[in-house]
Amino acid sequence: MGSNLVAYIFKRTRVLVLGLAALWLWCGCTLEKPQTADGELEREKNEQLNVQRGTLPVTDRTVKAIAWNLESDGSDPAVIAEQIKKLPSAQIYAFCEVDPAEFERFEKACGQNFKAINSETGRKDRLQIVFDTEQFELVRKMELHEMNYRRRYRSPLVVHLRHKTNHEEFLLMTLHLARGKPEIRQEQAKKLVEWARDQTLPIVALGDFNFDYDFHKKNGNEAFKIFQRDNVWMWIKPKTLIDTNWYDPDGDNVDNFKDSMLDFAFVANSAKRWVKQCEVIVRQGDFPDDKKTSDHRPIGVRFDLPAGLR
Ligand SMILES: [Ca+2]
Ligand SMILES: [Ca+2]
Ligand SMILES: [Ca+2]
Repeated sequence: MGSNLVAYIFKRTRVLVLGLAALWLWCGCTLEKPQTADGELEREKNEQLNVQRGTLPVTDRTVKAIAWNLESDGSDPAVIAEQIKKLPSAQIYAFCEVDPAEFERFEKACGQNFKAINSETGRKDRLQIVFDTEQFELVRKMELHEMNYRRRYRSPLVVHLRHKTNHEEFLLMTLHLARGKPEIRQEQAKKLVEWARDQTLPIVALGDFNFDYDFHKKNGNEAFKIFQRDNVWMWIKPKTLIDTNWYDPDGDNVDNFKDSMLDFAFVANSAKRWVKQCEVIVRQGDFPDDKKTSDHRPIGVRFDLPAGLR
């Protein structure tokens, strides 16, 4: 009787173990296999999830870029240059509100093998893109003067870069849209949508868009809404929203536009499918702003170029 019971239990246990093993195998295979016909799309989705979880490793296809409004008329260039040196490492820097007299100083602050492309419009509020020449080759550069009403504002600055090892080409744009006149900013947003629609290369655009994105209303100003049209551009929305601009004209040491964002990174065309993430860079004591520092926080963007497409 006892041995029969042991045999019975053994048999049942074996069935249970085999059943569990089969279930485990089925689940494992199901999880590992892409659920869509397009395995590449599934891989990208998984990578995006890893980015959100902060677990994606840096690869040789990873590009890091930093955009920062340097507040040309309200900061000390020597202090800013030192602060640039202490930023997290990046291969591309996109500055706005740069005094042309300081172009060289900021170029040098980015690193030894870096080259600057400087804009010609904007008087003392110029744009500057500085990139690592060991990683990128400059194919061409352009300023989009058609978006600069009577050249009174700042023409967006674009560089066409080619990665030296994987040969991927893309457009990197920086801009500083109009602040004072909403109608000018809205016209610029509209033209940027049309311009991006006509491009074939992947585009990364980063800078001071002056879109006044309100964290509580979850929306920006009219120019922000225009820029969203037809989903031509995709916002690389930071996981944590952090105010990017200190604005305190009444001097009460309280930011008059709290929980608002002016600085953004967007992608268009095939760059929308790249692994990408953006975060606002907070440094100790950066706000409140003073006469030596910038009233903007830098934003850091990470994107992974596709592997072996060309
Ligand atoms: Ca300042
Ligand atoms: Ca603010
Ligand atoms: Ca205030």
